[in-house]
Amino acid sequence: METIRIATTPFEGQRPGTSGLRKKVKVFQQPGYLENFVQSILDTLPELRGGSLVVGGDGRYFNREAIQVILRLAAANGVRRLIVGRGGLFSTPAVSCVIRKYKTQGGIVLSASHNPGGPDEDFGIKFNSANGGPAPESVTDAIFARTKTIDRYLTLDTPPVDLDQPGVCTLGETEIEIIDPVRDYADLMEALFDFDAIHHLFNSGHFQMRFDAMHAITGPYAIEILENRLGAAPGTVMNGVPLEDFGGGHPDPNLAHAQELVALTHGSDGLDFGAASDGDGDRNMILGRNCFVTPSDSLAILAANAHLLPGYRQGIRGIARSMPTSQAANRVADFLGIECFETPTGWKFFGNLLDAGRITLCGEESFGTGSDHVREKDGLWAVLFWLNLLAVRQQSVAEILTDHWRRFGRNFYTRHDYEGVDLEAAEGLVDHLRRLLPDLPGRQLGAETVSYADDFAYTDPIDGSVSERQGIRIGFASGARIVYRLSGTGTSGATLRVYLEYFEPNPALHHRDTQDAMRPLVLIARELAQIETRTGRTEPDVVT
Ligand code: VG1
Ligand code: CO
Repeated sequence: METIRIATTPFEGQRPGTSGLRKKVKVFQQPGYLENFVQSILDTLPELRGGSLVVGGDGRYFNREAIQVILRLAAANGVRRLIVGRGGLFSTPAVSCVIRKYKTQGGIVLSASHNPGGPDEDFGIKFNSANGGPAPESVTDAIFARTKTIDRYLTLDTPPVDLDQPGVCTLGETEIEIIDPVRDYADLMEALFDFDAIHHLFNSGHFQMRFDAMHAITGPYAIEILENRLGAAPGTVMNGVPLEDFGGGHPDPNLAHAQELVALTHGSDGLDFGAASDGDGDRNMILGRNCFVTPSDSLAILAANAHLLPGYRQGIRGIARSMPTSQAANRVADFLGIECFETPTGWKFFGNLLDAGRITLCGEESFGTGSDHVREKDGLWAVLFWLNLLAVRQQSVAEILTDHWRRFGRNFYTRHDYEGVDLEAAEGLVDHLRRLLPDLPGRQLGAETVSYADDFAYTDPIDGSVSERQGIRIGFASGARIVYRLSGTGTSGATLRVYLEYFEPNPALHHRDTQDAMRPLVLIARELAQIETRTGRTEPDVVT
């Protein structure tokens, strides 16, 4: 079949952010926009010629059209084999699983994760490497560099591939295999956890749970795993049908966006367990009756209990947390005598540590938790981990949480997001903080004394690569911290994230309300960064 060469010119701003290239759908719909980016991936990674590639997305608006474009470009550029999820669907962790299982040269994930979907909302594309993880910065930088010089892309003139028909077909010289997007992933979960124990818990007659798929990609995965394989009652999975616009909501599993589920856990007859995942299935929220587990605490609890679960019985080698994530995991690592790494925000920074066997578990405060079973954060994996733990310990979520605080102390934690802030104002605010840094150590702010203040830089311990300007970190003598950074996943204006943490060793004070407990620190953070004068905002838009 004849390869068609189309002349093109570069688009500005195709730099991948924290997790791939994210833009409004309308931006992606411009003729040549997606083609340029995909061709830049193919030009940057010569191993894809003659190699194989996994392709799928979270089912949001424009997913199917984008997949057809990618299949034609991949075929025209000599990719030998394409593995595509039926219906064009794959969760992010499932792509990671499939890349690793079938040893492909990489994968392309179509998603804007927790951002809303629809014709006026967001779309995204991300390249994952042969280890199954998000491409490291060296690769995303090279792809971006290529987008700035690109002058042609290669494609084929072919009718659309039927994405709903499982089996093998060909496109030009390329073999396309449409596979069940759920099976390989569900099999992996079954190998890691004690499904009998969880099955028993579900059938004990006194355990009520719901999983909220938020009309996003985890619906089919959760129905297969929780209801079909583990025997949870039909209806355990709510909002289980993936929709192109996620039913008009934010597919973001947190207290602000998963209110329907949160409400079900309240009261004396609230659910024993509630969990939710995001647009592309890599995030998780864990709830118990009248109880919310912060993602930072969740990572620490999983680390402290991993040896109780079949897949982690040998113990864990090390832990990594993203810099803004609370230091609760460090306390567990110290107790276990293992390393705890602090990496910049974004899952791509965990890949080298996982590949080198230095860590087993890793997590982010942004509802991301994962392990060395894949190279992405993994929402349903975290949910199954918790279910397995509940089955083994025969305790409630609240009991496990309180017990953890009693053993290790509590790292109170909250994140305040100021969304849609004027870009210049946000950058001005960060510059202002940067200028303050040298004079901060030793200064008294409210009741706290600054012990260090820096703009976080990370040297990868495996390949020595350096990532600078990863967020402003202010540490206090008490162990409290304030972190400021600008989001790298938004598509309009800037989002300022302020992360706050304070350590409380005294169990008598562990049950205070988080926002009350954090108030003094919140006030310090607002004043120091001049948030109100610089952004015009008196209160954050989202508090998690
Ligand atoms: C946010 C989170 C970050 C996460 C990223 C991708 O990035 O803070 O921890 O890795 O989203 O998550 P930012 O730059 O907006 O703070 V998601 O579930 O893509 O994929
Ligand atoms: Co996500």
